Amino acid sequence: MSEIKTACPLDCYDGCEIVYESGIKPLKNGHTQGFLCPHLHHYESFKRIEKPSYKGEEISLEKALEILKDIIEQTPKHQLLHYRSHGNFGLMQEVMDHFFASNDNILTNGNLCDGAGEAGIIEGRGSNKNMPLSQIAKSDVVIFWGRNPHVTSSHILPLIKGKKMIVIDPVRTKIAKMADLHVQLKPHSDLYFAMLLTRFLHIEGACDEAFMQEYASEFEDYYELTQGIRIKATLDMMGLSLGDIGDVLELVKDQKVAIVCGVGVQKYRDGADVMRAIDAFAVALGLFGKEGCGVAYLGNSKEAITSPFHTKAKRVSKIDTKFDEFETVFIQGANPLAQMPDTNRVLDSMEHTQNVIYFGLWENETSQRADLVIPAKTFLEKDDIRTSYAHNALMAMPQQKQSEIGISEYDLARYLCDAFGVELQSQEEYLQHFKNFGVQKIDGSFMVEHREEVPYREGFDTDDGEFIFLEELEVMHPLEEGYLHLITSKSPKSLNSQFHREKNLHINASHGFSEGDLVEVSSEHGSVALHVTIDENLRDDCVLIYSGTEGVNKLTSSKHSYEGKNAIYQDVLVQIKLL
Ligand SMILES: Nc1nc2c(c(=O)[nH]1)N[C@H]1C(S)=C(S)[C@@H](COP(=O)(O)OP(=O)(O)OC[C@H]3O[C@@H](n4cnc5c(=O)[nH]c(N)nc54)[C@H](O)[C@@H]3O)O[C@H]1N2
Ligand SMILES: Nc1nc2c(c(=O)[nH]1)N[C@H]1C(S)=C(S)[C@@H](COP(=O)(O)OP(=O)(O)OC[C@H]3O[C@@H](n4cnc5c(=O)[nH]c(N)nc54)[C@H](O)[C@@H]3O)O[C@H]1N2
Ligand code: SF4
Ligand SMILES: [Mo]
Repeated sequence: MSEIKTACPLDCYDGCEIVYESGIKPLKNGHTQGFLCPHLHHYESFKRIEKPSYKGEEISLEKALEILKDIIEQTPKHQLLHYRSHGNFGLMQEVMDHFFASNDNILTNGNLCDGAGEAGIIEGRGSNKNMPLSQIAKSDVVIFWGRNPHVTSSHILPLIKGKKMIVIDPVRTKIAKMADLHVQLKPHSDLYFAMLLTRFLHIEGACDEAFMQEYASEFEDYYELTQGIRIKATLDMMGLSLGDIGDVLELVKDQKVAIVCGVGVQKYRDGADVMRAIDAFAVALGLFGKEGCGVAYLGNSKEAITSPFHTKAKRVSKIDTKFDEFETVFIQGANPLAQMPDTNRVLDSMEHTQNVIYFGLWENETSQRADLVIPAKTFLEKDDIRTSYAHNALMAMPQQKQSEIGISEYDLARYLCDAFGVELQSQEEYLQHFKNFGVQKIDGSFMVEHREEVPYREGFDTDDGEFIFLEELEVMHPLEEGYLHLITSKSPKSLNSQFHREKNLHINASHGFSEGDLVEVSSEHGSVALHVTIDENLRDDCVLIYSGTEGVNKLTSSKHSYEGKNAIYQDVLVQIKLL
């Protein structure tokens, strides 16, 4: 691999490649196409934590490492929790899991992000193999379903120029304004919408019968389930009409369709069922195993890669983590005090943790609560390698510059492994382990070997190769009087809580508030005071508070999704009053 190229480290679909020549520059060719988003453009101008600190006092890195070692030594092994998220998406980040797992400490499981949708996909198809960007480029029609590409995955945009476009989103996003059709449905009604689309596709005799005979022979039972939906009442609740269904079907029949889903559809307890119903619609259209067709979601970024790190450990959920059950919590690449659901609960339980250690780049709610703060090195200052959840590239991330600040994950793991007698190979060996999963293409780029360009060509990965449909359906309930749906999606200014964070809540003018009003938003979990931005792109029954806005997660629930052990940020109703 080239030694000058590296890749953006952020948790983002696009996994851009860059060159570092007097600053961060996008790679002109390949999936990066010569442009980056604002986060990376300004990456080096954000003020980072430069010095370690203990109980608020600046200390040297040597001292910080000594304190860390003492704390780990003094903490009973099962009283120490390693809580890691994806502030940096590099594969070497897991080297810290290796230390803590080998040291018999506790790690986490569960998912704050895409786990519910993934669970639904796996239930239906037997695996989560993604439709890569290169295939989306070959489609005729693209449906953006709970995905906001201008904000979260802008490198898809050049690929879809000239295609027919449908957007299914409760918010009139930029892509919705450009689309041939925008279905501005009520939040959390996608399950019913997908089922009604499937039902009418069948009624119109437009299903791909040959495909279903081979790979979805239980379709009749599923069709019966869709008949349990009361059409008029359900469409009324969604704020839609039969015309919306007809319009979608008109655009997709007999076309190569790419359904591009995001996490927006599955931030609910039944998020798995929603993705499975969307998949079922794709099955009825016969979209799997064919060029330019399929469902793109967040694929498994580690598909066809095995970990060289020891990661077998006792684990607790990262959604409703009881921090107070631990004497020491080591937080890496995460800002749980902003990004976990139910912030009041998180605060309360972290207050009772004796030692909170924060290993990260920026000051935030979690660094402020931490007893010991250890600055990390940025991706430019250490070696790593990464993959993406939207395409199949394997990208080396060699170090680009020296810095006196911070310590890399590998060097910290090295220090701890030496101190506690844990085996660790050289960094080069681990990087080589990952590189070995790559295969070089004619243009010089590396792809993960054994990932299929067009997955499911030979049927699904279930026992008999057939798609497994949903068998049960919960009835949809109308919104209770006086309540609004919370939409909490991604902001163009921040990457979750990194970079420029949003401050306001968004609501349309029908509620009688004015621009700049200070209001209190509350749910059964807590409340937060925010200023109003009037936003005519929202429905009357929604309030939008972006991810990363301070206090937004005081409103959210720490319950798990029914399947997939995922957070359910939007399964909450809120009320608003003027302060
Ligand atoms: N700029 C920026 N980019 C990011 C991130 C960021 O914070 N900022 N975060 C990164 C991460 S961690 C992730 S997981 C990805 C996620 O990126 P996306 O998958 O795009 O996720 P969201 O922005 O959460 O939601 C996408 C869309 O879903 C819509 N939506 C909300 N509720 C519903 C619903 O009930 N039904 C339907 N149909 N739509 C709904 C929202 O209005 C929004 O337009 O983005 C990554 N990229
Ligand atoms: N309300 C609401 N809450 C949400 C979401 C939402 O849409 N709405 N989205 C959820 C989703 S999809 C996700 S993925 C999570 C994200 O949750 P987190 O991963 O906790 O989110 P970030 O705010 O990106 O924090 C990442 C942290 O990583 C640190 N970091 C960055 N680079 C490095 C590095 O190289 N090394 C180390 N050690 N640290 C580093 C930074 O200091 C930063 O504080 O948030 C979830 N929470
Ligand atoms: S679009 Fe995503 S991968 Fe590309 S530079 Fe921005 S955050 Fe990084
Ligand atoms: Mo995420």
